[in-house]
Amino acid sequence: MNYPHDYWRLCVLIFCFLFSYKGVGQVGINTSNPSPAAVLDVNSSNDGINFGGFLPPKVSLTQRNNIPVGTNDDGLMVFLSEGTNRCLQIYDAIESAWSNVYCMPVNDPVYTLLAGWNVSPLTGGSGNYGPSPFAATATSPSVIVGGLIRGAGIGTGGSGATGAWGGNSFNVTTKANAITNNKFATFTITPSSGENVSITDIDPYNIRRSGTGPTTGIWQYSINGVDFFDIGSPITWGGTTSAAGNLQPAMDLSGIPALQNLTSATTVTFRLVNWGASAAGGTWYLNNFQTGDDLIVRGYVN
Ligand SMILES: [Ca+2]
Repeated sequence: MNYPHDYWRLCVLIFCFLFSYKGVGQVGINTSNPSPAAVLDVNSSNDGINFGGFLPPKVSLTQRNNIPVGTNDDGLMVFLSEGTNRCLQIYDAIESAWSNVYCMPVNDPVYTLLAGWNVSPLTGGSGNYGPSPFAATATSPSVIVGGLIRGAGIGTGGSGATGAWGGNSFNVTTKANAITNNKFATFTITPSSGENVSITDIDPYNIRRSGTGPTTGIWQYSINGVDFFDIGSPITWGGTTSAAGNLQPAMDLSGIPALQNLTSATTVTFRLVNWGASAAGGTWYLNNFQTGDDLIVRGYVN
């Protein structure tokens, strides 16, 4: 046994396998035939099947600043990766400064409309409370939006108002009864494939109701289509029964973790439940109150 001798031979063997020399001072990696023009020739593959790239030294800002660069290090390169800094950098020994060769953008989330419904064009009339499903009139390409659907317990008898989407038959007395009897409108939002979406806001909207229409409602959400959770507290819709309707405040959804950082694996169902009508014929509508969309869901797209 001559362990040190064998060990030395093994090291040489491994080294020769990984690196090839040609000429004086030339090194080839994954090639036994480095270019005569190259001191170091790095080939992407040695078998034509498995490939790799060149990964420059990756450093944080502090680490880069600790590199003891001097006048001989003109051209030294690193990849700076820290926070929003993602830059290939080269050392400029004349200016004694690191200079960007190329910086890659960091994708900041973009705040945008995810889904919007404009009820202005809806004509109303006999038995017409707007289509169900009522497809969104504006949609972000980052999401797939399922249209507004009247629950099976919402009626469309009588005559619907112009510039509004809704129905009647909300004459149940409690939230629980309203849910049991399908007195709700729903719509869904699903991130498109490959997208990361957070649902953060519902803009101010407007509710119109008749004098015998539902007095109260609540927003809910579900991420499995079965289990629904309240968003805030029950809302008293207001006493205005004319076309002016009752303006409702914006809703902040950013504090609901279940609605943030969603992928295409999750479909969010929003549900607007209504109760407290004093007559079956009492109506309730999402009402036109502004140019363009009257119900708007917003959020962040990565
Ligand atoms: Ca409108």
